[in-house]
Amino acid sequence: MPTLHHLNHSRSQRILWLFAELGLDYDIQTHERDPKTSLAPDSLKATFELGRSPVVTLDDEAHTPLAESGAIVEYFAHIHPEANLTYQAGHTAFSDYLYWLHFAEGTMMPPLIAKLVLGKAKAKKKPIIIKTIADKVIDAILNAYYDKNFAENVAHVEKHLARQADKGFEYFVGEHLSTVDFMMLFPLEAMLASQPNHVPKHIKAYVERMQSRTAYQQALDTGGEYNFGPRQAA
Ligand SMILES: N[C@@H](CCC(=O)N[C@@H](CS)C(=O)NCC(=O)O)C(=O)O
Repeated sequence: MPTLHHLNHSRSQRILWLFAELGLDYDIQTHERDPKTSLAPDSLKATFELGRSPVVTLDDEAHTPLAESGAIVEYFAHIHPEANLTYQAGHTAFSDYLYWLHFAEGTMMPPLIAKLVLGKAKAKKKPIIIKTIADKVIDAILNAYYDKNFAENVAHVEKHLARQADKGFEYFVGEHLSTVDFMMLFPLEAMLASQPNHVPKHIKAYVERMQSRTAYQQALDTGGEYNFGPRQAA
């Protein structure tokens, strides 16, 4: 049986949702972020040397650690073809499928993480004179690159989801649930959780649709604390 190493408030929520959709039997080992640094605990490094989540150990003799959420969703989609979570060469959605699958971690996540990390650096307590200078530098970095980059990504996603809506399709690509939905929901729901009034309408509707799925709700029950979802702590 596979074991999911789950970290609170993290991308491993993607895998909990995937496993719930597949109705898979699996073990779960939960790791708690350090409340001060938000980093993963050392216990994760015992399983995977980079100490990041998600990681799945497979039921082979070597208990191979499989990391990268994209690789994990592809792996399970391939070994469960009956769930129909991919598009194959020859399907009209194939190129869209590959593009958005890689876009999630390759293009959407980097500026989101940079904004999150720089925002935390700004909020950190420091002597006033240092704060004034540090905040100016952080704002300059955000203005020069990450804010613009992130806004362009959001507009690009919104345009795509508007096209999907025009075709009457409720999923991120094509006409059925696919690995892309697991990958793209995470950054989009993180955005909705942190700035609910600034999310364009097709993205908002898509996130709410995915979050209302029974399997998604089951995954929330299983995973516990998850600040990027619809049930944030007060
Ligand atoms: N590209 C990787 C990113 C993995 C990653 O950075 N995970 C974060 C959680 S969302 C993590 O483990 N952070 C804790 C740390 O870096 O200490 C993936 O998609 O799985």
